[in-house]
Amino acid sequence: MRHLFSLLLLCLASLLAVSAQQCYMADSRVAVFYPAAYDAAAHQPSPIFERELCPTAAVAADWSLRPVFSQDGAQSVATVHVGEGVDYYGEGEVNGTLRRGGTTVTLWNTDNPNYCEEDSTRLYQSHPWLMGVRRDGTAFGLIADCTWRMTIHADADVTFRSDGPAFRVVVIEAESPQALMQQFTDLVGHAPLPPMWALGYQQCRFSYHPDTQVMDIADQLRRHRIPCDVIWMDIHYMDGFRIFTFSPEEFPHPRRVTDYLHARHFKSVCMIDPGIKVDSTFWLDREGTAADYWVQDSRHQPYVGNVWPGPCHFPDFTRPEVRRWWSGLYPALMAEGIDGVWNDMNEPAIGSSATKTMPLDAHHRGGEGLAAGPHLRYHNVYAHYMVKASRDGLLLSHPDRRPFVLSRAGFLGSHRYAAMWTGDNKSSYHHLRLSIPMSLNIGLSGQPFNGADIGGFNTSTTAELLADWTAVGAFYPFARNHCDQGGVRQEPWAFDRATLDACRTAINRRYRLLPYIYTAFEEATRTGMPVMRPVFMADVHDLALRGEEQAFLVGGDLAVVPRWAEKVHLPALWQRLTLEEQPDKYQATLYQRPGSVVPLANLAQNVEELATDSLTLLVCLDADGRATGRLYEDARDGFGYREGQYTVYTFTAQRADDGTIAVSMRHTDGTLPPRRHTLRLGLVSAGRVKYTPWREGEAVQWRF
Ligand code: NBV
Repeated sequence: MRHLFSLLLLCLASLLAVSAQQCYMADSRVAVFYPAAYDAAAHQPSPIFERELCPTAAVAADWSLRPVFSQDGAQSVATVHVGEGVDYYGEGEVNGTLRRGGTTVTLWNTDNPNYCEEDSTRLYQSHPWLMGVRRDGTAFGLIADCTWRMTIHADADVTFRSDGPAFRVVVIEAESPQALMQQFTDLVGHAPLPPMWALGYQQCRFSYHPDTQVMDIADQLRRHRIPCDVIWMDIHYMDGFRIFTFSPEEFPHPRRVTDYLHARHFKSVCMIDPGIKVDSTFWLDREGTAADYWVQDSRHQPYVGNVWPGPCHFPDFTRPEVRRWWSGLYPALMAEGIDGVWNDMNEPAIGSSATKTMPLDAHHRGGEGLAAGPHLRYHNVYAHYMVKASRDGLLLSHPDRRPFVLSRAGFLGSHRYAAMWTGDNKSSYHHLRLSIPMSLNIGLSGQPFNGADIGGFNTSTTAELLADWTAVGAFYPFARNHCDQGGVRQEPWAFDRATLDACRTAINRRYRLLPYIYTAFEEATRTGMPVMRPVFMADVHDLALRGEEQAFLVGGDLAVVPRWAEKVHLPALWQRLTLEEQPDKYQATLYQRPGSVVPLANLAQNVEELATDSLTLLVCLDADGRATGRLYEDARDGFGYREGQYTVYTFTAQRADDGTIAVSMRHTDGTLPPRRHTLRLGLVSAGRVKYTPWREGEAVQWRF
């Protein structure tokens, strides 16, 4: 009872948070440090954490990483002395190398076409999170719980420097980077399981219009046998860029388009920006104005800034009633057969402003515990609260479907609501290369569902670059070809036969691997391990792997090495893998982890057609002649899986002394009954794969 009482007191102290005490969280590997001048109202409730932190005991005397808090003029500073010999990762969407040591980034969501503004040190999303991996393989994480504009400098001393009031710092200690990801995502929340169709290849352009062009793109994809699940509609589908409308000239019957797509097993995603055209004849603007839902300027008048439709009002998403209103707008849109939503320009990006965004003193009113405050505090989380409301809107529209929202801007924690892409990159080899460390660090920052525009967004791609980019992009967690309106066409068939064939081969690879990729996503939702992972995760003790940023892993068992990669470091003994395809010069080289079994599906043109009752199991034995693997299956959409309606199969293979290999496939978890499978085995060894049909229970004799 006394214990309970003191617990309550501590929770209360953290909520009021006037105390300067330093506290442990319950599991003793997470410490929360409060500066003396901590004002909870300036930071809480925090958008970062799934639940408010509730410290339960004082920090142990031997806890090593302790922030030192100070004030530097108007800036609040937290410095953590780490020392030498640490490799840094994380920081979310960052430009440059995988390892972050020696760098400074600014956390201020910025519309940054070609990533060239501000020396590229700030992009569309902000993640006040840094992970450190020590030489001995132990790891730690630092979260600065602060949404105000800030910089992070990662070095022997890590410095968080904010333009806002003093903030608390969370320190996590872990025995490995894997354990760190688990502890970190237990705090910031786990990414939700996407509908499986969202893991398919996706085709986009700014913009496909009119409606006949959308349908034509769908036809071409099928005609060219390019597997694809989603066609995107960028801003031109709207009536004069008014969100939640369709152009009466170009999209007069939206349902006809979405029916057409659905009949061919495509889903549709359309764009919704935050800016609402100032227009007294526009029902949406009238509604928001009447209810006084807009972000205000410093004089508490509705703030107006220019975006696509011209002068716009902006919903104040910090307010719960505005979020509810925004969610309520989606059912009518979704009723037109729209399957997913794309939130863009939500840094927020404002064309008419010299700073490219709202003034720092624009006023957000908050609510439900969130204090009213200036844009300086709420800028970085404008998109966060927007996509939270968008996701709720999709759930309102279809309570039985998993929402798919894609967002450009976001903050640490936004992965709970939306997937992300990495904004307006450029069609250049430099940007193709950059996309890999960028996606890896995003994955290490709690967001597994991300990817760059395949082919590059700005300027014109070339045949060669498109083939090379698709060869790599087919392995991004989010795989979408997208480009700007000014450049050349960028669909896989836009160039020559060789390019089309190379793109098709790369995308075919993704579809054959989809059961494995889906299993990796399911793992991400529980363990926090990203789908696209840095190679060092395969062997944290091999220091040569720590900086590898050309090759990457997909799940735990596959490595992808782009054809242009040089001097790549891979973990020892991984085996080269081929996938029964016409070789061409563009495809990435794949490697499989010794000791693993990777399930492969037969080729399909979309997820609806993807059948897994017929599987090939790629078996790659380790030095002891063993291998194991896992396959997760469920209804591919909906929430039945949360009630156990899924099936997990565990594969094992073991070589006996006489050279025979015993393979098993067992149903080990989930309440869905196991299905009968037609199976084939592929033994991966010495750069070759040897196939044999297999019936469960049979021992196999393989000779090379
Ligand atoms: O809506 C148009 C584009 C979109 O295609 C792109 O993906 C976004 O990042 N959008 C930015 C607006 C401005 C582009 C110049």
